[in-house]
Amino acid sequence: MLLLLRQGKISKWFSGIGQEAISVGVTYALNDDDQILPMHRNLGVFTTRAVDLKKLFCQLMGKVGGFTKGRDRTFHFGLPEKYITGMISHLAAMLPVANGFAMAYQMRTEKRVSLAFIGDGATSEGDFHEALNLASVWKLPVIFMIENNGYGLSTPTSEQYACKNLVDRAKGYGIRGELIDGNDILSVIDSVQRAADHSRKGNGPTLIEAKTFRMRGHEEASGTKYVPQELFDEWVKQDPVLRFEKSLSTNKWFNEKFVTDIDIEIKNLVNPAIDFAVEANIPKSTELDELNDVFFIEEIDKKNPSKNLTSLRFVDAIKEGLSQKMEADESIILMGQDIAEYGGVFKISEGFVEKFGKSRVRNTPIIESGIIGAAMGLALEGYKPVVEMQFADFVSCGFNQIVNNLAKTYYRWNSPLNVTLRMPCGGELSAGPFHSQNPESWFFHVPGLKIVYPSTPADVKGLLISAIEDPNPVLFFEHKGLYRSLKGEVSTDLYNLPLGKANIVQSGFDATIITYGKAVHWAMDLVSRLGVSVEIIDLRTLMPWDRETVITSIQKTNRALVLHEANITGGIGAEIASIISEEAFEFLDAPIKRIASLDTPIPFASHIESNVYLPHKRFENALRELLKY
Ligand SMILES: Cc1ncc(C[n+]2csc(CCOP(=O)(O)OP(=O)(O)O)c2C)c(N)n1
Repeated sequence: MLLLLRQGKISKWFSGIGQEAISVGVTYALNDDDQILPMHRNLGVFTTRAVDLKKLFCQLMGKVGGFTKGRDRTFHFGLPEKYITGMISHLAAMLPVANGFAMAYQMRTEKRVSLAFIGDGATSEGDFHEALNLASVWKLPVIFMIENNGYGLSTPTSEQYACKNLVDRAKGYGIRGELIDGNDILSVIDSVQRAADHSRKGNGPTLIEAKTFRMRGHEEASGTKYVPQELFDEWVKQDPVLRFEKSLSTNKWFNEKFVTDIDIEIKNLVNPAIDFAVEANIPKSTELDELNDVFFIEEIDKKNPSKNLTSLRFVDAIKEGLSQKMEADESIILMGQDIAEYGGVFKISEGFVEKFGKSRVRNTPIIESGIIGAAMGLALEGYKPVVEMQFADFVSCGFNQIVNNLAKTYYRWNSPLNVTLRMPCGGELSAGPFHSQNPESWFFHVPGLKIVYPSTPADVKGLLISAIEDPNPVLFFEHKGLYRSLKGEVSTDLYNLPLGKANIVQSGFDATIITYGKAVHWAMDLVSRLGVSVEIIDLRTLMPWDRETVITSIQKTNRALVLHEANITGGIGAEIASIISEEAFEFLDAPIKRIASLDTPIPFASHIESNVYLPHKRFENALRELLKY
């Protein structure tokens, strides 16, 4: 690899020289169908699991024939057939995912384990702590392997943490811990086998700290000036390959010829694979090819709502949809804070534990990132996890898992992730800046996420069922202000409604209001109060949003007002207004109006929230102006 780097045939390399015993020992110790989540120095995982070297070199060189169509680099890919799930750059992000795999094995009572690697530096990340805690509370069959190689990039461990050994943290989480010599492959194998046995017997996770040393720079370009020479001198004597060779030859299990033969065998394996990759083509693509791989496209059976109707509150329609879908599909697992016996803070899952059992309706510790990551692991095992954010505001603590893990996996290595995040959102409940937000635009910008935001009981039931059926990650926004204030006729059976299809709530001729969520009701109230002929479009899905319905309506009414509850700058309305101006400019008789909340945090005092922050007054004035223009 170092040679290829110098020849400019690969662009970046994180060497594992000095640490080989850990990657190889771990993989050797586990069964072939145990899941491994390697990091950037774990080439040995791929070689020990006999990953096709031609493909591997194509991947490393960004060529056709690699594992990501040239869309991601180095070990950033999953290989389900080898039970390897590769990393994203964000350190520690795969530890919660390892928990998700372990949950699947535990629920199916399989005697399998998952193992995630992590560097000493990355153990300071929140995901490390959330993952260890969850694994402990749920006694998951998972192993966390810390490779303590002395440095996190240029920063020595003395500046990374202040406990004696990182493995001491196992005590704090109430799990098994082992400190091992990471340069002794036999210690690694023994330790991992002990940990795996412990997990397979149902005793939960283990944290292993393997002491080792990074003999090269962080990555090859960054050098090693900051590492004292004495450390290299000391650790070179501990080289894991030489140590193993020495122990074998001392025992007379090994001789010079055997070493030479192995060297030749490896060269014969590696060199043709390199030649193959060097000759392979550079990936080419089109805009369409790229865009078509952002979401997994699957025909979902249409289930029309029946004529058997009942009047339900918004909250009860959610509950009914969720319950009916869980009855129909055992792969749905509900996870969230206080959602089990307590029924969730909004009581949506009240009675679900009795009906579906504790294994499918799970109270989680107070973690967002850790549980969204676990949902990803579950989804990779064929489950359909539905995660409730207690309030949509707290999704910020799970941001990385959503925008980097959930959103990008399908595009990178073609594994769809069926994860639904339920997000109770919205204001005018005098709940202040941290329990009132509408954070849909935080995610609107991120390719790979679907966003649904219904406004009626009938829609919320049918769209939630579709969100769960959709094989992609879906953020499902539920306005809390509608939960108990809005009632409507809802079909009693299990039905779904297409994602991406807007609803013309009422037709009109003089202007179009494009909106969604609770603001749909503001629009209906105002239009009815003013007695004007205005078309109201409820987008229902924000990603992908229904451009066609919007543009067709503007062509008819020639005036557009975009309305939402979230604050204005960078909101969904900005995108919609831009598309209208790009695609329907000639049909417009007036400038587009964009009405939304003020660009401030959401104030607690109801007077300020309703009369200043929210756009009620601005909306009325704007609609009057638009119609007069
Ligand atoms: C969340 C996050 N922050 C920062 C980085 C940049 N970064 C990449 S590797 C690295 C050092 C990692 O050190 P360690 O976890 O000890 O692993 P090692 O490289 O030593 O194997 C840093 C800071 C990153 N990839 N992800």
